[in-house]
This record gives sequence, structure tokens and C-alpha cells, in this order.
Amino acid sequence: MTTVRTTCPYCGVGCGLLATPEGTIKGDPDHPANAGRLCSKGAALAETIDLEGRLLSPRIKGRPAGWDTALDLVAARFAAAIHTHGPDSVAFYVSGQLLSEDYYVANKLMKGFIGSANIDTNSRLCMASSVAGHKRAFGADTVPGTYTDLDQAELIVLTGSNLAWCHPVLFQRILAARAARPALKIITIDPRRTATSAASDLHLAIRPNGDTTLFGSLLSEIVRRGAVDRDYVAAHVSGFEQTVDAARAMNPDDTGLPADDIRRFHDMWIGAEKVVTVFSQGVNQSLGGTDKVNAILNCHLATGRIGRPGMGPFSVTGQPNAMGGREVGGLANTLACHLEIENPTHRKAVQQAWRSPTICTKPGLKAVDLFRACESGRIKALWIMGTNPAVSLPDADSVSRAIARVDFTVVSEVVNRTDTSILTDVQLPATAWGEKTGTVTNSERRISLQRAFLPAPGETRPDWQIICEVARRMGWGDAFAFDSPAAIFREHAALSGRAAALGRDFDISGLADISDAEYAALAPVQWPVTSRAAGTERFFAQGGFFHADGKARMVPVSAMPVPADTAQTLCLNTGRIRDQWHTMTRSGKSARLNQNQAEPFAEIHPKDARFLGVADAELLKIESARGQAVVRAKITDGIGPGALFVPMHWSNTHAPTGRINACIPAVTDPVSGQPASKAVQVRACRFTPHWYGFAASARAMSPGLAYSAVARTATGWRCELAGNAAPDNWEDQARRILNLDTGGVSVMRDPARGTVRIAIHQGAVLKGVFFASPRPIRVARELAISRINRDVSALVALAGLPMSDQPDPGPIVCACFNVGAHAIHDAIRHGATSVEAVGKCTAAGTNCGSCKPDLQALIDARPTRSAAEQEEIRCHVQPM
Ligand SMILES: Nc1nc2c(c(=O)[nH]1)N[C@H]1C(S)=C(S)[C@@H](COP(=O)(O)OP(=O)(O)OC[C@H]3O[C@@H](n4cnc5c(=O)[nH]c(N)nc54)[C@H](O)[C@@H]3O)O[C@H]1N2
Ligand SMILES: Nc1nc2c(c(=O)[nH]1)N[C@H]1C(S)=C(S)[C@@H](COP(=O)(O)OP(=O)(O)OC[C@H]3O[C@@H](n4cnc5c(=O)[nH]c(N)nc54)[C@H](O)[C@@H]3O)O[C@H]1N2
Ligand code: SF4
Ligand SMILES: [Mo]
Repeated sequence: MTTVRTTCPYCGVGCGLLATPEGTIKGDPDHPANAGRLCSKGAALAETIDLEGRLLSPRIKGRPAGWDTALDLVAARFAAAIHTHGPDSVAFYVSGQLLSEDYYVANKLMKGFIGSANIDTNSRLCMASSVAGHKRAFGADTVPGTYTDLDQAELIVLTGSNLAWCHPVLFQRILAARAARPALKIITIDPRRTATSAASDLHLAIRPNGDTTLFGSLLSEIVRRGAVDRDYVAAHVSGFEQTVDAARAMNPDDTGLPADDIRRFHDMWIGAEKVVTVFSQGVNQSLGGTDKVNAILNCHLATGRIGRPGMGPFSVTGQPNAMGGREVGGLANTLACHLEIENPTHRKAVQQAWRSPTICTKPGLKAVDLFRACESGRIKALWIMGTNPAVSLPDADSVSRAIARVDFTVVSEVVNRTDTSILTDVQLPATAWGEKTGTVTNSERRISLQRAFLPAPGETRPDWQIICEVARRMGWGDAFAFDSPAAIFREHAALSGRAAALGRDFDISGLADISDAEYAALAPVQWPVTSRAAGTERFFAQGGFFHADGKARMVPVSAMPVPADTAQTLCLNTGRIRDQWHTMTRSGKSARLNQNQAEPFAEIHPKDARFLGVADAELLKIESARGQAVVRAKITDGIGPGALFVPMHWSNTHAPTGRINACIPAVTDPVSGQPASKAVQVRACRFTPHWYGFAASARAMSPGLAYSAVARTATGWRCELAGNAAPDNWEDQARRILNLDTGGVSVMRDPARGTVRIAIHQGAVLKGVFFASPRPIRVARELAISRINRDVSALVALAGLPMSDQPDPGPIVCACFNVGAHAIHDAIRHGATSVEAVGKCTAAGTNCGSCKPDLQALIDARPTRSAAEQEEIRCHVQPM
């Protein structure tokens, strides 16, 4: 078997993998990002690479078409729009999941040849505030530190980051460092309890948007306690006095934190010279996201704690190539290689290097504005690549309408059908992860190669080739005559040398002459790479900032208004869960990854639930002026009163009412243009269906009811359901839902309780089970699922309960060993009070370790819920 070294296509940790064409995928022990570790998503990659659901040939208006026809059409329609309405009448919306080579040519085509900057990326929803904050402070979008800083720190502050779920291998690395060196402390700042906070030494359950004030209070305290690094500030920093004045004007009470907690935070932060402040979407995705970023950077600059081992601000990137996208200039307001559109010298350098007929002279439309321009008819041709904006952009219903309204739309996709692709005129099949080769840059500026280890299926082509083919057809063949990703990489690397000569930070010119063979063998390398030797590991220990005067700027920021507490509204927070990736087009294919959370939900505080009359496992309707969603209520005191948390993952494909972005208005940070998706005022009420249901089938289901959420299982599909009216005939209804029109039916009804249970057999083999009840369904779901496609009697199937030989595992917590919550609770009840002890009893957490923080949370959560609340919840969820 040939083993190929490659890189994980999910998060910005950028783990190295060893993959074989036979489909074994393991962590690469030699990759510096993960040293062999993988999280649950990385470990389940093999389950996502089959061809089911793939887009395998070009399509025009839903019909298969040849490549030439499709590419000619795209080129002709873009050229026609540009000819008639000018370059700014067309747009690309691209993605931090493209490889740098794909990204580079897309940007080159739009900015240098079409001559518009209307190319923006989903990184606008993700990293834009960090980019803007870095630029304001450092004069360039530079991430100063490295992962080794986390190993060496005395204190790690995680703010607006659920690292345990979103960068699990990095979090495991931090926990390992703490286990080896207990002096290392972890503080998590997050309005809600998370798996990350559960494993931290201190959790500051801050009011949404309180971060600017908290870090402002820290800066005031740094000054008051004489902890300023006077020499560093004098030599390398400007704006100190004004920034401190602005910080002093803030009132720490606005953070909603007890004074004792704030003092402890100040003590720990100021007391530890080696402090790393890690931040992510709880910081970036807010109305004052850029200010939050600068509030953090200000504290590191004032203390000179930057660029030295074990310390510094650390914006962790989300997507595998969020960083690479910034390098190639994928944002509408930057040029390639961290050069600036507004700077004529920079523009000239890029245009000369590209020998391009033109170059954009002003920033293009940022994501939200770009889709508004689609809605208003200003954009005549739109090409979306590697992103699913109909789900992931705020005000998602309007975005869907906007896409449908554009005269001509194209999507480059790997899957057959997404919420976005069904709205477009042309679908172009891209080769997927595992089938294509190119570079990505991770959170610590490390460039790694993703290498193909599978053949390109059907007619799929790599994204860079598709873009170059369109460029050629638009008349720019010479500038896009790349025959390999290596050729594109060399051009990009050479351009970075020109950028460095103009004083920019991004420099990989040492790789500009790399041969095809050297590229194919490229070992993970951190930029800058100014010669064949690797570059400096960290930035800014001795100043050297990228503003004209070489100094950093401390930026005076003011407190963000905290969301108003009103009796009518709740503050909606959104984010991620451990085992799904964004809109689930790939992670949703893995049965294992669907076990932990199989439907959209809202975390809601017991008080609010009581006020709304919603019991655990009932449904909650969430509404704003923009739209609505219906999700499962998950009552927990891990979230504060007055707040909701809903994951962003569900789409029309999996749960049509679960698209939470339908409720989120498109409000953006004024500096970065990044949407604020973490604190939105919404109304919520109990959603009262006529009946609740659960179904497991050997066939794919898409029931189209008042509420439905489908998910892949090891035996087929599962579905959570609710209906607004009783069907005339339950048997027909069950057949329709289960997608089984043949087979023998067994029905069990309990008129007193109003419940219906139906099983469908093909011969002796169970093909589907369906349960309906006026109350939330209480059946042993994992067990019901495991019985599909097996010889199981109707009696057993319809009981829906564990038999003596088949205990019910409960919802799966450990995806590697299929260990469920029931088994873990049992272990905890029998005295396993540490993660290790639970591991010994059940094997949970002993492979990839992603669930360790969840095990800790289960251990911690047990005593916190009062017996009365436990009882209350149990009473609401009646047995059928
Ligand atoms: N499992 C999984 N991992 C992923 C992804 C995925 O889809 N699934 N996506 C990747 C991508 S692209 C990204 S960008 C990253 C995102 O990684 P994270 O930013 O860690 O993830 P989120 O869940 O979006 O948000 C983090 C936390 O911010 C908190 N928060 C909300 N408002 C505030 C606030 O005002 N202040 C503070 N301090 N905290 C707040 C939320 O409660 C949430 O727990 O994850 C990456 N990794
Ligand atoms: N409410 C709320 N909304 C959010 C967020 C949030 O926290 N809350 N987070 C935001 C953030 S940080 C992000 S990064 C975005 C992510 O949002 P999206 O980028 O929209 O999410 P994905 O599901 O990753 O979409 C990637 C698409 O590209 C396709 N694809 C995969 N590989 C390839 C490839 O090689 N080539 C091509 N052409 N296509 C490919 C996939 O099938 C999928 O349809 O969501 C944002 N939206
Ligand atoms: S932490 Fe998980 S998702 Fe992120 S790169 Fe590593 S294996 Fe992939
Ligand atoms: Mo992201």
C-alpha cells in the first residue's frame, strides 16, 4: 500500500495525515501541528470520501453538460456582463477551503484581468475582524506566534473560543502541556459553559460583547500596577496614552462578571509573564469585533509580551486555508501577498508581476454587501466556489433570494446538491480533498501540502484548472497557462519576494525556484521563508512592525454596548458542535459523526424555559424580523438566563427549519465588515406540534414536515420529526417518511396515550421503524437504529426499549468506540470521577481524545443540576 502524507481538510490546526488509497487515514506522527494526534472529525475522514452524493459532471440548468460547453458558457456570460455593465458588475465569492493555488488564480483573474476587486470570501464571516485588528496594530495581517508558545506558556487565556470542540488537537496539546507542567493555567472567557471552560482553571461567563471592557480593565490595571514594559513601549509602540485613557473610561461592571473574578483574571494575567491570549469567533463575529481584537493586542503590546517564546496574542484560524486565503489576497480589500489595493506602488508591483492589462484600484464589495448587490441587480454574473452562502451568511433567506435573482450564477462544488447549488445556473464539479494537490497555511503560518491519494472521479477537475480554463476562454490564456499547482505556487512565491522588498511581512520567496519534485516533497514549513532555510519563528520581539515608522499602534477602543435585557427577547448566540463541519456537506456523511448530536437544538436556561413553558426535548420556535427556525430545546444552566445558543450547521438538506441564519440580521462590524452572528435579539416560544416522531430507516428520508432532521446512521438514516396534524392514515404516513413502499407492516397503537409504533419488514429483516406520540419521543434511539437491516421481530422492534441482551448506550459521546452517555453516567455513578477513570471503565476518550472535555463536562455537570430540576425534566419527558 502506498501511504501519502497529506493535511486534514477541516480546521485551521492543520494536522498532518497519513492516507492510503484503500481509505485508511491516520495522524502523521512527524507533522509539527499534531504529532500524530487527530480529533473525531479527522479520524472519521475515511467515512466521507466515497462518491455518494458527489457532483461528477458539469451541469447547466440541471442537465449534464460537457466541460467545453459549460466553460464556454461561463466565460461568455462573464465577458458579456463586463462588456455591457463594466467589471464591477461581476463577482466571485470564494472560500478558506480552497487551496492557496486555487485561491491565487481566482484572485489574479478578478483583480488583475477582469479589473474589479469584487472577490470576497467566507473568511469575511470568520477572520476579517482579526485581519483588520492586526493591520491596525501591526501594519500588516501578521500572526506573531506559534503553537510551541502554547507548550511554553504559564497562562493561556481562551476568549471567544471553544477550542476543545473547534481546534481539538490544539486543545489536547494544551491539556497535555498542563498535565506535564501543572503550573500552566487555563482561563476561558465565554458567556456559556463549554467543553473548553469545563477543562479550564477559571471560567469567566462574561456578558456577550463584554470582552472589550474586560481587556480595557486589564490594560488600566497593567498601568496601575506598573506592569507596563516601558522600554518596549518607548521603542516600538505608539498610541499608548490615548489608549490607556480610553480604557480607563470603561466600567468593568459592564462585563457582568463578579469583581472577584475580574481581580483573579487581572492577577493571573499580569502575574504570568508568559501569557498567550487565544481568540476566535466570540471575538471576531461581533459588531465591535475589530475593537475586541485591538483591546487584546493593546494588553500584549503594553507589556511587550509578544513574539517571545510562550507569549503573545493568538488569533486561531477556522478553516484549513483561512490563513492562505489572506496571503493570496482573497479578501475584497487586499491584494496578493499582503499588499494593499489603496497603495499605488503596491498595485503597480502586482500589475507588473502579472503583466496584466489592468488592476483594481479600489476595494470591492465585502460579502454582505456583495449579496445585497446581487439582490439589487447590480451584480449580473456571480461565481461561488467552495462555500455554501445560502446557509452560512446571515439573513440567509434574503441571500437565497439574492442568488436566485442574479442573471447568471455558477457554483464550483464537490457535492451534488447544496442549499446554494440548487439556486445556480451552472454547477462545475471540483475534485475534492484526497483527489487534489496544493498548499494550505494553518494558524501558525505553517504551509503544508495536501496531496492527492485518490484518482479524480468522473469528470471532476481541480478548482485551479477550472478557473484557468475560464480565464483562457476570456482571452488571457498566457497569464493562466499553469500546468500544475507547483507552477502557480512558484509565481505566488516570487511575487511575495517583491512584496517583501516593499516592506511586507509575507515572504516565501525562498521557495520561488522550487522544482516540481521539491514541491511534491514539500515538508511543512512556516513562513517567512526568505531563503532555502526556514525564516524567523516569531514576529515582533524586537519591534519591526509594518507601519511606516516601524512601530505598533495601540488603538483606543471604547466599550461595546451590551445587549439589552428585555422581557420579550433573548440574546441568540451561535457556533459549532464537536462533530460537524459547517453546513455538513461532508461531515454529515459520517454515521459516527452524526451520533453525538443528530438534530438542531437551542441551549436555553431553565428559568427561560419555565417562562416560555417549554420542557426539555420539546421544540422551540425562534423568530426575528428576518426569519424563523424551529429547533429542539436543550435545557441547561450552562447558558445564562436571557440567552440562547444554536449551532450553525443545519441546512435545508438536513433540517429545513434548523437554518438558524434565517433569523440573523446582516449587521456587520464597521471596520472589518464581518457579520455579528453571536449576539442577536430574537423572540422565542414553545412550538407545539400535534405529534412528535422518530424514524429509522434503511433508506434515505426527506419527510418535509413541520419539523424534521435527518442524519446518516451506520444502518441507513434516522429522522427526528414533528407534524402539525394527525395524518389520515398512520401506515401511509410511516411508509412515506421511511421511504419504504413495500414490505410487511406491523402497527401497535395505544389510544389512551395517543402513541403509534410501526415497523416495516422485508421478510424477517427490519427495514424501518416509526414512532409517533403527542409528547417528545422517548425510545432508545441508538438501539432502534442498530436493529435496522437485522432479523428482529416486530415485537422487539416496536418495544423501542433495551432488551436484557442489548443495553441502550444512550447518545454517543465517544465517537471512536461508540460509548454512549448512559454507559458514562453508569461509570460516574460507580465512582469514576476523572476522565482517566471513565476511560478505564468504558474506553471512552482513549483513542482520539476529542471527547475528553465532554467526559469532564459530564463528570462536572452531575452535581450542578439540582435534584428538583432533574426530576422536573424527567417528568416532562414522558415515556410513550
Ligand atoms: N467541530 C468543528 N470545528 C470547527 C469548525 C466546525 O464547523 N466544526 N469550523 C472551523 C471554523 S471555520 C472556525 S471559524 C472555528 C471557530 O471556532 P470557535 O470560535 O471556537 O467556535 P464558535 O463555536 O463559533 O464560537 C466560540 C465561542 O464564542 C462564544 N462567544 C459568543 N459570544 C461571545 C462573546 O461576546 N465573548 C466571548 N468571549 N465569547 C463569546 C460562544 O459561546 C462559543 O462558545 O472552528 C473551526 N473548527
Ligand atoms: N450563525 C453563524 N453563521 C456562521 C458562523 C457562525 O459561527 N454562526 N460562522 C461563519 C464562519 S467562521 C464560516 S468559516 C462560514 C463557513 O460556511 P461555508 O463556507 O458556507 O460552509 P461549508 O459547509 O464549509 O461550505 C463549503 C462548501 O464547499 C464545498 N467544498 C468542499 N471542498 C471543496 C473543494 O475542494 N472545491 C470546491 N469547489 N468546493 C468544495 C462543500 O461541499 C461545501 O458546500 O460560516 C459562517 N457562518
Ligand atoms: S484538529 Fe481535527 S479537524 Fe482540525 S485539523 Fe486536526 S484532525 Fe483536522
Ligand atoms: Mo470560520
